[in-house]
Amino acid sequence: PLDLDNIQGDILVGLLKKTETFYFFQISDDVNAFRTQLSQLAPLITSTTAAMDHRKTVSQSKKDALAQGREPPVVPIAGLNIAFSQSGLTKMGITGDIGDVGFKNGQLADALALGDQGSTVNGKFVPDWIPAFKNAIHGVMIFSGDKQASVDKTLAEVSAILRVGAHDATIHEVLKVVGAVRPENGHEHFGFLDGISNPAVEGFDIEKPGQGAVDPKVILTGHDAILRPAWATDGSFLAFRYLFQLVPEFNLFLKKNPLPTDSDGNRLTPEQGSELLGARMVGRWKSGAPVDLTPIVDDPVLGKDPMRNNDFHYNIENDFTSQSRCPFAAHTRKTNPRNDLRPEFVTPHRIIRRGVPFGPEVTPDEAQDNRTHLGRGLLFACYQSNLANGFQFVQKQWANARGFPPKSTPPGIDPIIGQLNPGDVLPRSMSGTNPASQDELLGLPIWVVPRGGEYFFSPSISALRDTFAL
Ligand code: N7H
Repeated sequence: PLDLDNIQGDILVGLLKKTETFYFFQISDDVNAFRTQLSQLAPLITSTTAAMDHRKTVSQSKKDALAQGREPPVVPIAGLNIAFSQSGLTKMGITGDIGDVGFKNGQLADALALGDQGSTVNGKFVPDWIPAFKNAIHGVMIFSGDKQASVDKTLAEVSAILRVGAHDATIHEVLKVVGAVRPENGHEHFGFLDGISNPAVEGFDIEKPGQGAVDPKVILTGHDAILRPAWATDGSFLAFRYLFQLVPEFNLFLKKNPLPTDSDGNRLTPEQGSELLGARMVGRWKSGAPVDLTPIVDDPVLGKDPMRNNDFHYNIENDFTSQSRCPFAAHTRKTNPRNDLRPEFVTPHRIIRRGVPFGPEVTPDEAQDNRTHLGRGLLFACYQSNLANGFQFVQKQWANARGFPPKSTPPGIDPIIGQLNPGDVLPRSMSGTNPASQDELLGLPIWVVPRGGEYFFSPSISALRDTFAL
């Protein structure tokens, strides 16, 4: 059985994050002082057990309120997780080969291969990232809560332990980014319901129809065959990406390229045609309803129903060759191709996503000029036991690869997150958006812009307390 008191809570359960602050830091040269303080920090880390309790508390208080005909109260809840980069482990003097090349090299070294934009400076590729991510980041603390005040309370406690701001501070802040659920609860900035599909972890989750289950070794380190130091058991690699979204530009594109007809050949109004184009690019309607199950009209009840909203496989009537229901390159199909491949070729590449949106709502001015003036997007975060199989694979071999999934008509690039693999000089495009002309390529401007990121290791709480702490 999994040691739920040992595994950090964001991995298998997810911290409750109405609001969530990612606090990226460097460790000062007084490494021993920092490591001594870690023993005070370790008890504040939210374990899997604690994260489960948080969820129970919130759902119980909702039930009670409903039964008594009251508004559900806001229950104060705060969570804290911590993860380190390779440079952070090295700085702390934690040696031992953790057995993951992507982690060891760090994300900056991977930016070119991920397809991030950038330029060559003195023979070296430098991505167009914000400066904070072009310097060493030793670690990240994730503060979550029901409201900013709950986050701020934990931040103050942790700052006191680590003497942040004082002359003997043992860390300093590189960057603090605040994410929060949008007023349209659970929907990301393009307007689509997110966080619907994550794999069930065997022995921990009860699998829902179509969800797909994975052995814990796909997500947790120390459960697979890779040789690692003992302290690396019950951890997980955290891939973080600072992704900006160009929302007015995305909306303008949909407006300018409405689909003339749906897959039954019915003529569509421009509004219907634009809505359907967006749904076919994502693989789900804004409500979350999968286009594979409901290709003609949105079905918000289906979108919300966890027993049905993952119960699809892209092979209705055993037809893998048609894009009538869902384009091959739709974002959800690229990143989890379900029955397009045999399970043994999909399961090792599943990841657990725990991202949160950041930035303000689109202003009337931005909507008016169809241009982004304010930074907004997704603090993308996902967990896996192996970066080369997880995030790196999904981005490079699936989203960015024009030939994936393998079909007689090349799918093209994931319209949401696909980038050009090195050597690919063609513009971004995909097939299959127009059900009446499925081989036609649609050119795709860029709407998701990576401005930074890092690969971290989220250690077990015992590793933090017994190995990392002095
Ligand atoms: Fe994606 N979006 O709003 O369009 N994603 N994603 N993602 N994503 C998903 O099924 C989005 C990104 C995955 O199992 C949904 O839960 C945006 C990266 C995976 O069927 C929506 C960004 C990577 C899935 C979005 C972004 C992934 C998934 C549907 C960036 C990995 C599950 C909701 C700003 C490299 C697929 C759901 C499945 C679903 C959007 C990033 C991967 C709406 C806007 C970088 C594995």
